[in-house]
Amino acid sequence: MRILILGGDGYLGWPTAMHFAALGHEVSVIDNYLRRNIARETSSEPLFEAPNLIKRAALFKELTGHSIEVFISDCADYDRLAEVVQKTSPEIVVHYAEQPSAPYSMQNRHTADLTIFNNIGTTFNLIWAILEHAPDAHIIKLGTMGEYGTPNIDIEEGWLEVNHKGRQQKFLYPRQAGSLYHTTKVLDTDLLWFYVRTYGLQVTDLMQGPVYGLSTVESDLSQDLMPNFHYDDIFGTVVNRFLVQAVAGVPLTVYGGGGQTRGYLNLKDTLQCVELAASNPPAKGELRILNQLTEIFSVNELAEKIHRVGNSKGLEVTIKSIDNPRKELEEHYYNVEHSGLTELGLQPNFMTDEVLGEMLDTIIKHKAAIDVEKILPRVRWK
Ligand code: USQ
Repeated sequence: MRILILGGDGYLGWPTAMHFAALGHEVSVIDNYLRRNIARETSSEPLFEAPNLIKRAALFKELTGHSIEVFISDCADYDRLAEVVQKTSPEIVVHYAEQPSAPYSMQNRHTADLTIFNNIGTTFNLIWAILEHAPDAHIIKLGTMGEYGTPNIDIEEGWLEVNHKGRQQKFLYPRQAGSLYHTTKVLDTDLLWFYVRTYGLQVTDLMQGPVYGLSTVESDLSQDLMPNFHYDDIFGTVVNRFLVQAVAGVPLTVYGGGGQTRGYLNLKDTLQCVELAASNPPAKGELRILNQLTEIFSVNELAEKIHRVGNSKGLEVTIKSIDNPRKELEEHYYNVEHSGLTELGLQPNFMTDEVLGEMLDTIIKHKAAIDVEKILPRVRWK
C-alpha cells in the first residue's frame, strides 16, 4: 500500500514509518520539525538527540534495504500538503501532525494559539487535500482517550445510543477534555465526522491513551533509529517520566492524590493498532472510532510498579505527591469499552516488570544526560 504519514518525525510517527516500510509498504513521511523546535524553545530536549529525518531514513535504508521518502514541509500550509498528497497518491494517510502536549497548550496565549491553529488547521488541510487529490484514501487519525475526560459513566467506543422522550439515536459519545490540546482533538473528531457524513470520507479515529516505551523491532536496530524520548514535564508522558526519575534518583512526581486513572499502551501496540486499522478499513462514509489502550492504571499504581522494579535493580526509588499543576479529578470512576482493536486481532504487550526493567536498563545507559531541571512541572492550569 502507499502510506503517507503526517508528523513522521514524532515519537509515534517515526516508529510507524519504519514499521510499515519493513512490512514492504511504500512509505512517505512529512514533518516540519515543529515538535523539535518547540522542545528547544521550552528547554524540553529529549534524553538523546535523534538524527534528522533525512539521516534516519538513510540509515534505515542502509540497515534494512527499505526506503522511506521524506518531505520536510508544513501540513498547516495547504499548498505544501496538497502537493505532497498529489505526489504520493496515498491509499492510507496516518495523521499524527499535531502539537501533542497538554501542558504546552496550557502555558500561555501564544502556545494556546499555536496548538489550536496548528492542530485544527492541519486536520482541515488534510481533509481537503484528500477530497481534492486522493478521495479514496483511508484517513487514520490519532485521537486521544482524553477527549472523553473522566465521566461518571462507562466510556463507550466513540458513540453513545441516546434514548430521549421515547425516541433514540446514536451520537458521538459526549466529550469533555481536560486541556486545550485534548480539546483540539475533540474538534478534529467533529470536523472529520462532518466531512464523513457530508462528503463520504473513510476515517478511523484512534482514541489513544498515554503511550510508553522505547523499543520496537526496527528502532532496536540502532540507537539512531530510536524514537525521541521525552521525560520533561511538557512532552514526557507519565510512565516514561517516572522511569527517568527512578534512574535520576528524583522522587516520582505523583500529581496530587494520584488516583487519576488512564488507559495505557506500549509503543509496540500503537504500531500494531495502526497496522490493524490500515489492513481492516472502515466503509466509505464511515467514521470508525476505536479506543486504543491495553491496560488501566492509576498514577499511584504506576508509581508503585516503578518503585518495585527500580528497587529490584538496586535503584533507590522514592515517591512523592506534589501539588497537581493540572485541573483534573484525582479520584474518579473509569470504565472503558475497548474491544474493537482486540476483535481486529490486537495482541497486547503488557507493562510487565520485564518490560519496565528493560526500559530502565536503556535509560541507565543515558543517565549522565538526564537534566533534573526538566522534571518538575513548569506549567500550571490555574
Ligand atoms: N501525571 C503525574 N505525574 C507526572 C506526569 C503526569 O501524576 O509527572 C499524571 C497527569 O496529571 C495525568 C496522567 O498522569 O493525570 C497522565 O498524564 P500524561 O502527561 O502521561 O498524559 P497526558 O498529558 O494526558 O497526554 C498524553 C500525551 C497526549 C495523549 C494523551 C492520552 O502527551 O498526546 O493524547 O497522553 S490521554 O491521557 O488518554 O488523553
